[in-house]
Amino acid sequence: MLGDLQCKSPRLSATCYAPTNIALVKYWGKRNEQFNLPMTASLSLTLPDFGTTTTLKIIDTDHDQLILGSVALPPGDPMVQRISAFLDIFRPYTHHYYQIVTKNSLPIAAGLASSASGFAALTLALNQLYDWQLDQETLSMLARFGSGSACRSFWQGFVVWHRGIRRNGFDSKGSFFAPAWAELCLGLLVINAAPKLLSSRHAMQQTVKTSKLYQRWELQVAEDLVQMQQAILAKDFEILGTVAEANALTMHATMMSSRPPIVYSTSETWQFIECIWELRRQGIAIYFTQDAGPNIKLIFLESDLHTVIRHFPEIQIQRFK
Ligand code: 2P0
Repeated sequence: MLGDLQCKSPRLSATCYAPTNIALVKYWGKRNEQFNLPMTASLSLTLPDFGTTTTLKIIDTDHDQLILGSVALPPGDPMVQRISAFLDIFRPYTHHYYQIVTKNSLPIAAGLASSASGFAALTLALNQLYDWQLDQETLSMLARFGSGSACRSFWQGFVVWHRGIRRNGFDSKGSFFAPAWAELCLGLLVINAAPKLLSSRHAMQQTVKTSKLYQRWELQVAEDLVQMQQAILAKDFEILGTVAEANALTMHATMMSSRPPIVYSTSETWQFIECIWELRRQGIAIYFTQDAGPNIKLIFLESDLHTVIRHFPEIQIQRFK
């Protein structure tokens, strides 16, 4: 199928934006490392205002050039190598190189899902550069080769990444599930924006390989997905928040049971979590989710916006209306 992508005469350059997404039921573990095929399905919410803008240009050099923000990364940089490996899938000739200029509105590799928007934007830029005119589901499937979570960044609102059963992964891609609720808010609390020491890619691998709780995690995801989908359709915020928070904590508990253990939370992470739980005890409906990093994402309703800003003045908020 990848061989069917016609190399029509390319444009000079293409610029595309893709939003990031935050999983409410997480993807943690692969059944195929090469194709980023997940062990389980997952479900996310797209953050329209936080994402990546990428310009892709064909250049006359002997290697790909990656410019991140305004900094040109050296060819040996792991991020350049990862992007080049992804572009290798689509390169019409071996000696056909690209300049990739990419700007993120999120810290890179800090568990804030920048690889999701990054590979989604790059896939959209390839589609535009070569005028492939592919539909969103196919683009989602292709972006998955770069980073699993990228396949959920092709729709607004709530998105499901289907696990799929095929060995080639052509059925493992995202699809739109439901629009985001207008009253919903998601707040980013950046506790530490430094790149993490252990990539989620390696951490996932270690968890699948060594955690005795991993099978339990797979069962939990199946249950959480059903409950989460029902909560979204019924607009039941309490269930949405409860399931999202429990799912994130179960993912972290599963990682912590790996050998050696994987711990992304810091003491500051726990201080924020304690604060969220204290606010809940006071009757404020505020929940959190956490990805592969120390940072926390708050989930709350517009009616509690001022309370949340008062307690977390540094929060960056995404609204959905
Ligand atoms: C998610 N994460 O569902 C989960 C929750 C982090 C924690 O997807 O190896 O960068 O590129 O497929 O997508 C982060 O992992 O991993 C991630 P790869 P990815 O959002």
